[in-house]
Amino acid sequence: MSITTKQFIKDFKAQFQSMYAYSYEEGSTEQLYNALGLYVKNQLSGNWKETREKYVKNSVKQVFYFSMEFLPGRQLESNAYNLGLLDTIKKGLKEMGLSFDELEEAEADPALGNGGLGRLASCFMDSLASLGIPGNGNGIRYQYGLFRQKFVDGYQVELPENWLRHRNVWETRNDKSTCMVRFGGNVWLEKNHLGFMETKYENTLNVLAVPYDTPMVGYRNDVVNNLRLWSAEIPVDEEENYHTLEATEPIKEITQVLYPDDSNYEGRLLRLKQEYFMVSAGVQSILRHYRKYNLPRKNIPDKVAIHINDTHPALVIPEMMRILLDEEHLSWEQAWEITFKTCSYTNHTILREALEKWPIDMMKELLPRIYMIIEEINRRFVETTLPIYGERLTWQTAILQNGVVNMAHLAVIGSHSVNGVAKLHTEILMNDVLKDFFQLYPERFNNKTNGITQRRWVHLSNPGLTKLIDKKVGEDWKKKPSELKVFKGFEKDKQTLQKLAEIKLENKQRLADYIEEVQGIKVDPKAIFDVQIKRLHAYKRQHLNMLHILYRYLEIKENPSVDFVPRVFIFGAKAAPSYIYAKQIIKVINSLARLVNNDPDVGDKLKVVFFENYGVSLAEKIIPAADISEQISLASMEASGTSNMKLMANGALTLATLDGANIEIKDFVGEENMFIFGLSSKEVYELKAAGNYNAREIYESDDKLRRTLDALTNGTIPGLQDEGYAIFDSLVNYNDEYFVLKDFDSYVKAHKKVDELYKNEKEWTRKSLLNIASSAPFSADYTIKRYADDIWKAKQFSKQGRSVKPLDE
Ligand code: 9GP
Repeated sequence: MSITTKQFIKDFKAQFQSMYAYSYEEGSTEQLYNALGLYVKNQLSGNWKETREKYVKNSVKQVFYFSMEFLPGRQLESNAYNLGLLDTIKKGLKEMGLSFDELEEAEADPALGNGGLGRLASCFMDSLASLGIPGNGNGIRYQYGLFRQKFVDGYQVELPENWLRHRNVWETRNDKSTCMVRFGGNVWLEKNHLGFMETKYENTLNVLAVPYDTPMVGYRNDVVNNLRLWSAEIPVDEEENYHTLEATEPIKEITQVLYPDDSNYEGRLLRLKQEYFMVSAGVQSILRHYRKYNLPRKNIPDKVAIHINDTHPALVIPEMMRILLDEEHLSWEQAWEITFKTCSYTNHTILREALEKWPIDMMKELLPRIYMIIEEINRRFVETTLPIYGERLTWQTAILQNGVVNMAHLAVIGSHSVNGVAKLHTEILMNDVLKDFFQLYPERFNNKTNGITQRRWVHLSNPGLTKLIDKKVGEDWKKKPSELKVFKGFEKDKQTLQKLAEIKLENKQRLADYIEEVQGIKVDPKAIFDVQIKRLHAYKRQHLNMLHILYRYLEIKENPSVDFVPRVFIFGAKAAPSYIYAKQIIKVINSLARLVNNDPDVGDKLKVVFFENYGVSLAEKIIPAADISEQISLASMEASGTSNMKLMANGALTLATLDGANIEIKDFVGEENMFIFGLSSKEVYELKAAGNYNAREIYESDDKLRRTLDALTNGTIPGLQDEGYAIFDSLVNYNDEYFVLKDFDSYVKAHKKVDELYKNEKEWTRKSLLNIASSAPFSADYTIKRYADDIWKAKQFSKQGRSVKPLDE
């Protein structure tokens, strides 16, 4: 899209005036942002409409990605960039005396997810549009996103995140496409006068699902796909039944908050309501859309692919069956074939507590018709499996077990494809977590290693690096990431290495300024910026990182001239509100930070920064400035990770266990260009199987480790209540579930190697360059192409010169 600066200024002024009826000079930052957002939306609305019309006119197969989480990040810059308008807009605003960066800060960062899962969904939306694949997102328009995290005296405090407080310029409420979703009541089947069985309902709670559509803009290809987020409302013709505000609560609460507190029954019930609400509205609207194609119902799988992102949307399966049986009057066999061929499922975790199980009683009461269908799916599954595979396997894989509905089992049984998100993770699914299913349906299992969009995570967040790559390898890598490998040819080019080092230092200076502004901590941009950014969870082992910092601190105190290269440890992490242990780790890190940062003996040798409220926008600031990427989960526990890919693409060197996608990082960049430590996944399994791990023994035999652990409880860290004891106890007295003590020594040694290498700037930068140049295989464009080819059988509708042949094929 091309537009002159003059034209932009004229149109933008007119846009502002039409919205606020005064001149832009009088506008607040927020008003100016709104006007700019709507200006950009106007520019893309033609393509949005045409993309939709073309899909229908050509009866193309469409993908519907169902996810309870999306983390799109701010959209102004990325939309303007993908449209090709960003430079003109920035220039135009400058001429008007306005700053793009300042206006952009007024945009809310929608926190409609927790972390990797939601961000992956948004990277996929970007890649689907950029590859011209007809793909839609389907999720919930939570009124309150994930809580806003504050630290009070080092403790995490959760505040409501009212991201919709201000106008959301990107969304379009689409009243024409509402659906009705029914909960509870009584359900029975009755023969009608034509002899068909009809499903009858009484006393149901009827909820109106209202879609809000958001454009998903492809990179310079005129494609604009759709993200549809549903909001719950009272049906208009039932409004008079609700006499008090209180009475409306059960409806309004459905889309009020992301992840209601599921530590109690009410919270879990609400969560199940949310899942069914999103699923039912989504499937209804897809089948309504399909009718426009005027094709027989048996062709649905040729035109529709529904993807189940983690178990949360697994109710897609019985919901689709419900509609095909009850509303379209197909036979069970016909309905099942269509459903099975349409649905596919990705598993994103091996944590058993995250593989959902709903009490049968809860499901029966909330979703009586859906439960009847699940019962029948289960009955038929048992009937066919039992005679072939026998009792043990059948009961282990059944959907209904011990009073619960096992959602992962439902998802696997009802999907034609089941995938993990990194090679190791998929192997673990096949050999451990879903091994019984692998025996039943080996052909369904496949791997799709995650990816990230370089557009947001490199082009936009690291313009300095992008410019350098453009200069060295040309601009083709922006459409064909594989071209990035050409950058490897510069590993010995002095001038390129010097420029790369300068860019990193500038990025670090910018982050250092920001740290000083928001945290009041002065850090030296020449120190190593060592970054761990991800949700807080014991398996991700932020406490291992913390123990190493504490160890360094004690070493410095004992010997102030110890040979440590100055280091800034940077954290960003939110703990689930009911996850006490994770919150205790946050408190200890914060207290340790206060101690370290204010100790004159330490000086610049060690600084610790824990950012509040980590999210997409903050990640965009931190990642380009990172030297070290901490990926230190216990091997076998992290399904994939995606911050590892973003950090690598920005030239950070990975310090990692061989877990998740770290293994593929090693395969692409080479072991010598990263720092690997700790147990392998195989060793973890063996150690667990042997059952003879003795954490106390390690504690007692390793002096340095003992001194470090003792410092958690002996008053070294001021300001702690019992948090230090809690961590000490879990590691020493409760035998260290995630083998932190076992990996500690090799972790410390890996850090020593980091120090050594950093002293050789040229060699460090050469490795950094190799990491950047080897990061192309992690482009989400490749990942999405594989999903489209292998699972969804969806074609690129508009190619626009893109090559998406992955490097490793
Ligand atoms: O924990 C995984 C993370 O490893 C992965 O990168 C991400 C995207 O696939 O999904 C996370 N899983 C969840 O958030 C919940 O299953």
